[in-house]
Amino acid sequence: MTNLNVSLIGAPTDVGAGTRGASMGPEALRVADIRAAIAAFGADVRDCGDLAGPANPNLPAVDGFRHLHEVAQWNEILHDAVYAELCAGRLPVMLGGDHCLAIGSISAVARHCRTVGKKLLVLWFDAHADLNTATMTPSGNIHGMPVACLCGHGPDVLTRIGGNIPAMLPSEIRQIGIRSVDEGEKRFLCELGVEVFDMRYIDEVGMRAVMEQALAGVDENTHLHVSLDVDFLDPTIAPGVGTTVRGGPTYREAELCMEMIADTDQLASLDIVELNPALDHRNMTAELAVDLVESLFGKSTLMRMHRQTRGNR
Ligand code: HAR
Ligand code: MN
Ligand code: MN
Ligand code: MN
Repeated sequence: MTNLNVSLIGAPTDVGAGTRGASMGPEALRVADIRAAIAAFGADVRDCGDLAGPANPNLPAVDGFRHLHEVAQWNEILHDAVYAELCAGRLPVMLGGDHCLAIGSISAVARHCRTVGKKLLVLWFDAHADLNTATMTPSGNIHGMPVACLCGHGPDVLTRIGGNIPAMLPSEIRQIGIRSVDEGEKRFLCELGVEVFDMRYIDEVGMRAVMEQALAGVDENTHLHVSLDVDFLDPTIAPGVGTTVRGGPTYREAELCMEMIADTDQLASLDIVELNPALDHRNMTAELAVDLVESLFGKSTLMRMHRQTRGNR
């Protein structure tokens, strides 16, 4: 059963991004009523409010990193908040903020899994692989590096946050929706053996088959973490992101992903990142993200049971 004690943790920063504005993401998700959307499924939802961290100094990259110190501080603070909610037996939902924040949230989740003996599986929904390092990055923006850092490739201040280097293994992550990968990242994905379900593969076999493969091996001892970068979605339905890439999943394809995750009952933590209200239209991208969260928490489950009872699948 999915844990219905849910904690919302706002992380209002864009220090890891190239475009400003993701710092307004948590408030846009609250305006789209994320709390009521989750509470509708009988959950006890606690809004922990927003974490406080350093401001965005808006400086150029130094030695391959923009804002390394600020990114490290935000992730330390977020790690501690996420870890505390997990220790309290709750399901943390991190409201980002840019995707550099996955370093803090997933290192806390991985630490929790080591402590309680759970198997970790991270489902990374994104247009990007986020596997850059200081030498490979075209931008220095750390939101393009969290997967590398979590796998132990990055500066000490980012790799050691969860107390174990690496925080997780490449075999513990599966990436879905990928369609913008830098040259160095392509080689590194192969070298690390990360499982990638890119858009071409989704086109060829369909989202249902992709999700069956992505969820293969999930059992009652699995801690499923979803890291949802909203640029995963096609920009026609999700314009409110700083780094749009054409050719993403449709509304229904994205919903199906979340519905199939809900069917496993193993969702145990969630990141919603890269939402940029400064670029959005009438909060439509925030509302879409909340629709997806509803599906993650089981919006379609009653209908599925109804279909099964009637015997038509
Ligand atoms: N790969 C590019 C870079 O490293 C763009 C990364 C954009 N990342 C995100 N998160 N928006 O996925 O700069
Ligand atoms: Mn700490
Ligand atoms: Mn990302
Ligand atoms: Mn992305």
